[in-house]
Amino acid sequence: MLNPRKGIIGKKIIYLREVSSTNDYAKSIASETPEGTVVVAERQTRGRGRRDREWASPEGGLWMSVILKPRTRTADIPKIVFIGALAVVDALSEFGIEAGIKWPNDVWANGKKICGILTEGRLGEFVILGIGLNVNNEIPPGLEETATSMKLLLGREVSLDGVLQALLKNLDRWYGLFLKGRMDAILSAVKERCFVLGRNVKITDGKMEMVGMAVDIEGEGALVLETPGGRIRVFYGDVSLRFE
Ligand code: BT5
Repeated sequence: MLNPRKGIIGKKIIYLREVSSTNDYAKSIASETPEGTVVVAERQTRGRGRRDREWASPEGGLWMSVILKPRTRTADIPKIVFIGALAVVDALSEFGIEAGIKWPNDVWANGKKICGILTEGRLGEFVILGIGLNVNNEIPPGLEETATSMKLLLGREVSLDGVLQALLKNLDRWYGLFLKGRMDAILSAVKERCFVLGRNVKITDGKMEMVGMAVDIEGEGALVLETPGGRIRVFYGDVSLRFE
């Protein structure tokens, strides 16, 4: 088990053997626990993605949620998903894995999804930053073509505690910048690590579809698409992105 950390993130860590979803657990304790409390579970029985999609969470992966209570402009809250993505990319690079951000909420390595991020919250009260990272776990059946893990990429198992420790350190760093209002630094780091820019993509929210070249990520976190009809800004939300 880890020693509690000195920074904001991970000063208190709650380890669970099994839980439905660390995000749900974190929500249920958010109002009475200090900011930076982390909930980690060995496995989730009902891990969730966006729009209630299933997030496969077998033993061996890192399934965790961070409780944040940022006193920042409401407009900045959607950027918390970037704090998670940046921290994951940087933590993976400490293990020799080159990964990139797939706007809006995934981290990919070697052309496959290695991590998904789900932020939820109650305005003015708390934000739950949920991170699911495939570490030593088996890739769930049906996802072999689209998902990967640290173990697959490195050809060996890694210490889950070591990965958690690296992630907490990087989360603390990026969240520190966020609290200082350094959105410029956050955004330029996201652009640097986002492999979507410069590529042709199709974005859909289930109803509408937009096709164009991803050319920029703007202040609010919106992806800018260059389309035949002009520039379009797509806001983070329940949208999926595919490469054309
Ligand atoms: C996400 O949703 O990618 C956000 C996933 C967040 C999971 C964490 S784990 C800790 C915390 N507690 C929770 O309950 N959730 C958070 P989305 O963009 O909607 O992608 C979901 C899709 O990813 C699914 O429909 C599958 O196609 C794929 N998927 C499911 N499990 C996966 C896995 N373990 N690895 C890679 N891809 C997976």
